[in-house]
Amino acid sequence: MFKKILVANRGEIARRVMCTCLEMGIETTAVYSEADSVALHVLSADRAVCLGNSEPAESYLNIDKIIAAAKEARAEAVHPGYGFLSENPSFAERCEKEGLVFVGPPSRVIRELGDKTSARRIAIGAKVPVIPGMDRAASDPEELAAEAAAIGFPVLIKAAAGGGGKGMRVVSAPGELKEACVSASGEAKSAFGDGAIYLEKYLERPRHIEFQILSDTHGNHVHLFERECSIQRRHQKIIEETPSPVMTAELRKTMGEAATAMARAAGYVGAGTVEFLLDRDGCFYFLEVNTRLQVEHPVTEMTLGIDLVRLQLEIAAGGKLPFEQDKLFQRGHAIECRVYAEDPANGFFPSPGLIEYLREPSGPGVRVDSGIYEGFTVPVEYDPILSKLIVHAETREAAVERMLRALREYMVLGVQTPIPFLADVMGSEAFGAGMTYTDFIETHFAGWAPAAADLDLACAAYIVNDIAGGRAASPKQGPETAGLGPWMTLGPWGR
Ligand code: MV4
Repeated sequence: MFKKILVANRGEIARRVMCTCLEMGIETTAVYSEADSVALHVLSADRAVCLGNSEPAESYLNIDKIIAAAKEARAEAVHPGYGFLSENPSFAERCEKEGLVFVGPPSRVIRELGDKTSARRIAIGAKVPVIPGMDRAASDPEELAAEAAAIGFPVLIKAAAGGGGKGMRVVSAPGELKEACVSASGEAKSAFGDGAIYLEKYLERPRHIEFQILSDTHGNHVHLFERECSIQRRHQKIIEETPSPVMTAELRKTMGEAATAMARAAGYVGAGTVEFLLDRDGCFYFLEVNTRLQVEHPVTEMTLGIDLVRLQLEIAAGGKLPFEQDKLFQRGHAIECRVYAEDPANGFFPSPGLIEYLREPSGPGVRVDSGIYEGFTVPVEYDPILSKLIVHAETREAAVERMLRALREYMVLGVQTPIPFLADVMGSEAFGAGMTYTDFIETHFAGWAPAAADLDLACAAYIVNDIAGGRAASPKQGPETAGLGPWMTLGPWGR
C-alpha cells in the first residue's frame, strides 16, 4: 500500500479521502489556494502545499502546480476527488508519465468515456441499451436534419464533450433545429472547448438511476447496486438514495449486468458510475459513465458497509476486489441531502461567508461528511458545497424520519443553506410516495418559500448567541444547565 498520497481537491471530499488514509496509515498531503489556507481539508492533512492564487485555474485546476506539489511531498499516488481534475484525461496521463499513481481509471479509459458518442459506441458494442440517436458528432445542418427526422421529434441536442446538462437543447419541431444546434454548439465550445454535438431521442420525465461499479486491474468487475438521483435542480443533484423506490429485483439484476458489461467493454479500472435513464414504460437506457468517485457515494457505503475510498486505494495499489457479485447484499435504506451555501428563498443564489454558528446532527444512523467548521469563511471562488448529510435506517420510511430529525438538528448560521427546503421536500407526500422524477422540484416545489417559523428560529438563535457574546455563560443558569450557555434558553428548538 502507498505510504504517502496527495489529495488534489478541497472541501468535504478532500477530507473524506483523508479520513480513510488516516485509518490506513497513509500520510496525506493537502493542496490549497490562498482562500483556503485555514480550510478544514488543510487542517486535516499531515502536511499542505499552497498552490497560490485562489482562481481555480491558478490552483485546483492547475496540473503543473499539482504535479509539482506531489513531487515535493514525495507522494506515490494522487487522489483527485470529484470535480476539478478528476475526469481530466490529460491530468491522469501526466500522473502516469511522472510515475505517480492516479487513483482512478487509466487516462485512455477516461478519454474514451468522456466523449459521450464514443461511450455510446462502447455501450452498443456491449449490447447495453442506448437511447435512439447518433453515435458520432456532426456539424453539417443537413446531416443533423436528416438524423433528427430519422430519430423523430422531440430530439435532444447534446454536447459530445458534455455532461451535466451544458450544451443541451430540446427541439420539438424541424424548424427550430438549426438555430438550436448553433447555440448548443456555441455553449459546448465555451464550456468544454469543444463544440461537437449529436442528437438523441428526447425522453420525457425520466428517472435518473445510476449504478456504482468497481473494477480491479485483474479484469474483475462488480456493481454495487443503484442510486436514485432524480431529485435535481438545474442538473445539480440535491437528494440521492438507495435502493431506488422503483427498483425491482429483476430490473436491478438486468441493469446491474448492463453496468458491469459496460465496465468490462471499456476496460474499466477503479470506482465509477454508470448512469441510466428509466422511462415511464420501465425501459432503461445508458446515459454516460462518470469516471470518478461521486458526491453521492456514501449512500452506497452505508447500505453495503464498505469504504469506497479504501477500495479505490487498494485497486490503485494493484489489489484484487475483495468480494464477488453474488456475495454483495444491501441492507436497509440510505438517503443523502446536499448542504450548499445557497439561499433557497432567493433562487438558490450562492451565499458564501462566515460560518458563525454550526451544530451538526449526530446519533444513530447519521453521517455528516463536512468541509466546514464554526469560524470558517466559505470562499466565493468554488462550488459552494458545505457538507452532505447521510442517514441509514432499516426501511425507506424510517430513513425519511431519521433525515427529518437530523435536518431539524442541523443548525448553520452566517450563511444561508437549503436545510429548511430539504426538510419540506423530505416531509412531502410526493417524496414519501417515491414520486422521484427528474422534474420533481419544478412540479412540486417551484414557488417554495420558507415557513416564517424557520426564519424566526434562526434569528432567535443568532440573537441569543450575539447578546451572550459567543458561547459565554448565560446569566440565569440553574445547576442542570450550567456550562450549556445561552442555548438552553431557547427551549426545544429542534422543534
Ligand atoms: C436526457 C434526457 C432526456 N432524454 N437524454 C441531463 C444531464 C445529462 N447527463 C443527461 N441529461 C438528460 N439526458 C435524453 N435523450 C434528460 C436529461 C435530464 C436529466 C437527466 C438526469 C437527471 C436530471 C435530468 C434533468 C433534466 C434532463
